[in-house]
Amino acid sequence: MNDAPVKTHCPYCALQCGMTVSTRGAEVVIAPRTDVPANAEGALCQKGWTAAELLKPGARLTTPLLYGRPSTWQASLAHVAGRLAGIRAEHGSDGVAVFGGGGLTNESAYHLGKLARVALGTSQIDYNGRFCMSSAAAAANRAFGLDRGLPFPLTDLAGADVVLLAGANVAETMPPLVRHLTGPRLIVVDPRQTPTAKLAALHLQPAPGTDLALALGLLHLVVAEGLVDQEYVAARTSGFEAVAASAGAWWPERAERVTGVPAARMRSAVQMLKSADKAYILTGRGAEQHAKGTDTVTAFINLALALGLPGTHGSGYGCLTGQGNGQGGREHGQKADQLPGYRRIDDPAAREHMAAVWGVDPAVLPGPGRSAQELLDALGTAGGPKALLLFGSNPVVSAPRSGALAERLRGLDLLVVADVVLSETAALAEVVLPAAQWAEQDGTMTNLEGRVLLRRRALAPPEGVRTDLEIIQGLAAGLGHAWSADPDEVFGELRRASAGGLADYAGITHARIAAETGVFWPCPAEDHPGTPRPFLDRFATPDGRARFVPVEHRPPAEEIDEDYPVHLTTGRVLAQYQSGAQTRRIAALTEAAPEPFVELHPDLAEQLGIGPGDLVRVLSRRGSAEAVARITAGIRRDTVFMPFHWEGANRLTNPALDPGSRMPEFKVCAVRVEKAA
Ligand SMILES: Nc1nc2c(c(=O)[nH]1)N[C@H]1C(S)=C(S)[C@@H](COP(=O)(O)OP(=O)(O)OC[C@H]3O[C@@H](n4cnc5c(=O)[nH]c(N)nc54)[C@H](O)[C@@H]3O)O[C@H]1N2
Ligand SMILES: Nc1nc2c(c(=O)[nH]1)N[C@H]1C(S)=C(S)[C@@H](COP(=O)(O)OP(=O)(O)OC[C@H]3O[C@@H](n4cnc5c(=O)[nH]c(N)nc54)[C@H](O)[C@@H]3O)O[C@H]1N2
Ligand code: SF4
Ligand SMILES: [Mo]
Repeated sequence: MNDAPVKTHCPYCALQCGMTVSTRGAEVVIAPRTDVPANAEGALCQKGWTAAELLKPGARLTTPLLYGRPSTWQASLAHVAGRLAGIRAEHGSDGVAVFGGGGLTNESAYHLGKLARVALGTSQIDYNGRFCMSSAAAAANRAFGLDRGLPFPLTDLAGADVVLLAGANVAETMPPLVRHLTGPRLIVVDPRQTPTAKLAALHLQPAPGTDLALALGLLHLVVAEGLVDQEYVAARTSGFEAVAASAGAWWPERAERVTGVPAARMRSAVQMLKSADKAYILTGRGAEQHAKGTDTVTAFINLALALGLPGTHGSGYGCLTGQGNGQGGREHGQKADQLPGYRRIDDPAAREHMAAVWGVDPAVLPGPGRSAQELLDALGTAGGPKALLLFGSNPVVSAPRSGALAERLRGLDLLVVADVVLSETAALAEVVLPAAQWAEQDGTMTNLEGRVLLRRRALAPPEGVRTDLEIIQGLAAGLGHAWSADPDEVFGELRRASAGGLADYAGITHARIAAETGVFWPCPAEDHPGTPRPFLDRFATPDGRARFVPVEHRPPAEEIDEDYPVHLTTGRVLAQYQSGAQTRRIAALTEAAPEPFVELHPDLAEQLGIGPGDLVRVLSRRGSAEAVARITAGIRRDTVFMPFHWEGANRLTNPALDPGSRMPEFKVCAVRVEKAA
């Protein structure tokens, strides 16, 4: 029997392309939708097309594992309850930590936060979004008073004359998005000549970790050439003078010395921006994942403000959020310092509101906990958590200096992992809980535009598998709480929880999302139209003005030297997703991207005696990894690139953190490269 196609969205990235899922006998069939603006032309990337493969039994988990052996839900949950009771009695509430993910639905993320704050009473919760766009979030909060990745619909991009992409390789990371960029001329800032850079009218190729100097150099030119939008700056911003003064010292030749980008190319970029009537500046992980990521994004926002772009119709600044629910995941309480609705956990009014929704005394709600990397670093240490409940992340592959992390996870009193596959991290767990997948449950996701979307259940999960909400329900029951696992009911509570907060979902219902193909937050009432462009009239700051914030360039936390003379930067390839836990189990994708590799320039390769296809060893102060050499003239001579989809790249990376966002410096560290024996 064939079931009618169910309208839903892709399991992977923040573009959340629309797709339908139907069954033809035992086969699950995916087709693109054309009613979702992100991929309205019916495009999907290879990951989207092949997403059904992991729904089949085989590669996925279908039974709980206790000490690595198949077990029952009853025995596994009872085991966890008993272990948690003992650990909490000995070490207190903060003895147990929770780690979440930006792939979870809003409902699951919300209940995971509630599990931590209400059922466990622990302050120790954070999530992998800290590794993703937290620097851009911090910078946007500082400048605009609100972090909504793109504060405009994606479709607005098509009307621009120029789009500057700083550290985003959208041709590989969000391929259908490129269709929105065929009109504008592109300026791409990337140390590599990526498929995206190949589409650009102008490619600026800075050394990793020098975007801040580049943005200051561009701002210097904008000021020096009288291109500042004076009227906009006077009417809509504050703090311009101090920022203009700080850019004064960044004449283009100085910026060239730091970045390696020729001053003439910076002048061309400014000419392009000058001639544009409508323009956007967008940042991705390349600019953000640095120990100075917040200041780097701030420098690009300052540039956008000087040009008069943010909060106007047809121009703007935006951050390209990465994970499927990276945006919603940071709004509803998985972050160490946040309560649902994008509220601050140290704000007494926010605590009072959430305590009322949860029916508890505000005094019992914990305060801010450790950020992701600090939390992972503290595991098992004196004063650190002794148990970890982990949902939807694979940090053994994706966290910086991952070698040390695996040791800390092994040393825990209790590690519980809820996942759809036996990931590298799940393989270390005392208890593994098999989770249902995207197509097997209802739930909402908030895409990179702040558009709240509906994922629909198209098939039943296999026997033995439970949804994240059911798993959280089971864990909460073991702690004496009776919670719903019904996505509709949980969304209803989330709406009340978010009401009055920055990310207000109070007026969003499943029926509205279905009828309108998504609703933009904030949406405080059911008769409110939602907010596609939140900054058109005013910014979310107390005085309604966007803030220029002066920032200064500084070198990466680890500079190259004689022992480690080459920059390593890391990122993504089209056919693999994140830690690869899902996509490495899909045949067509492993065929397209079968193994870890390191990209190096022909000059560097020659100097090291390395040929294409050679096995090379890359060493940093933190560890070493082997990979196959790919020789390409598209990369800078002083830089090598490794994707992080396989275990290895992150044995090398530097866990140095941004002081504000606590984002690790994934995008630059110092390495040595040698031919493996
Ligand atoms: N295929 C695929 N798509 C994905 C994902 C995936 O894993 N695979 N993950 C999703 C997620 S969670 C995210 S966050 C997004 C990320 O999307 P992107 O930000 O596009 O991805 P990255 O490859 O991490 O980084 C982008 C580019 O930054 C460049 N770069 C490195 N260092 C620097 C630097 O110092 N300055 C500048 N300007 N550029 C630099 C890299 O060369 C790379 O080409 O992708 C999403 N989409
Ligand atoms: N070197 C380097 N490291 C990086 C980055 C980089 O650019 N360079 N980028 C960073 C970024 S931007 C990100 S976002 C992180 C991501 O890194 P991770 O947090 O490791 O992300 P994933 O690999 O997506 O892990 C998700 C896990 O959850 C499982 N899963 C999928 N769906 C569900 C579900 O619905 N429920 C449950 N319970 N589990 C599910 C998957 O099988 C997988 O094991 O990596 C970061 N690490
Ligand atoms: S671009 Fe992102 S959302 Fe679209 S099909 Fe690919 S992975 Fe899925
Ligand atoms: Mo990400």
